Amino acid sequence: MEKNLEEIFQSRIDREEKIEPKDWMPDDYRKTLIRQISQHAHSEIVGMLPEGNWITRAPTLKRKVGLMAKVQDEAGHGLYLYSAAETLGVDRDTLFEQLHSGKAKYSSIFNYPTVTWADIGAIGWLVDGAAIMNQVPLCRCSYGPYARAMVRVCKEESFHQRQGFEILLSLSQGSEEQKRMLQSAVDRWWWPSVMMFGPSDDDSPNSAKSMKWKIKRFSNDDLRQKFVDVCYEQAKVLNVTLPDPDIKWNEERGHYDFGLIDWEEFWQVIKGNGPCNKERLAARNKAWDEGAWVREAAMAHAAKRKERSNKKKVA
Ligand code: BYC
Repeated sequence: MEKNLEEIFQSRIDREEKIEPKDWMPDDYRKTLIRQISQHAHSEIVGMLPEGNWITRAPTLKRKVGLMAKVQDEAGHGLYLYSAAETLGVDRDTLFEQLHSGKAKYSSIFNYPTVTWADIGAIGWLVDGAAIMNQVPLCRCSYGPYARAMVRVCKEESFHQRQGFEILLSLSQGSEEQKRMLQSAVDRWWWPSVMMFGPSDDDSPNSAKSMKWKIKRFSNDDLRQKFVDVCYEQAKVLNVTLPDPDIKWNEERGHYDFGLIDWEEFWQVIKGNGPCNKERLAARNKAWDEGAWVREAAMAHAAKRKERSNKKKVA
């Protein structure tokens, strides 16, 4: 019986039908989605921290408004994604508990510090650029609520990428000091951004299943390659060099070759030993604890309204 259901399920995926919350699905499909969608949601929420750090120090009103809008969008992305995860039967408090206790993963990239204003531009250009590369294919993910959430997320990510690129373009036309600040931000954010796509395909235990179920449409390495190819050309416009002496065009492959990734650094960051892991978790826990009274007040208000409306119904 189960075997038959699995075959029907796979044939629906193969026909590009969307799977919806109440449809039958293998346990492992559900678990894989909860894992990926919740990690994605956590990344959006933790991703607000390195940028939020610069809202009060943005150099102009226009930059401040743009950055505030971006950070608010990220809160929104987190909320759509938590909602999408909830359709799979997990509740939000459980997901928050996993994040706050350090059990859950979130993107490695948000464990690096934002030391100058140019870092905000580099995050937009590189981090959001990598996010778009990874997330546009997720709009075609087999699970309906995730795919639909990603459509809006990707539209907003495009704006984020452009605001970042535009910050860097302004710096590239500025003083010598601003140009140095730009190059140094690119030097610091390049490799962590390349790592964002996850381990290379041979070391990616989840890829085979996720590709079969059309949760993932491209492998980690294929997306990473597309990212490098696009960025190399964009770096020329910004007049910066990418900090990789081995990056060069390979005529035969039709792609840029690039240097070796420091996987030791990647796994250390994922294990909680990156430059800012502890700071990020502490900030999340503090926000959660300080927000307790708001959640309690909202619940008390909802209970009172419900009680009042029940009384009216009886009368
Ligand atoms: N960081 O088998 P693999 C954003 C983990 S938000 C941390 O290839 P999978 C933005 C992986 O989870 C960016 N962990 O896994 C927000 C797995 O561990 P578990 C977030 C990583 O899932 C605000 C293990 O390594 N984007 O862009 O097939 C401001 C083995 O990996 C990372 C998403 O979440 C990493 N970088 O593929 C600006 C997109 N990479 O779970 C921007 C959705 C891998 O087995 N997620 N790991 O314990 C995905 O597309 C996939 O989950 C990944 C990994 C490509 C990330």
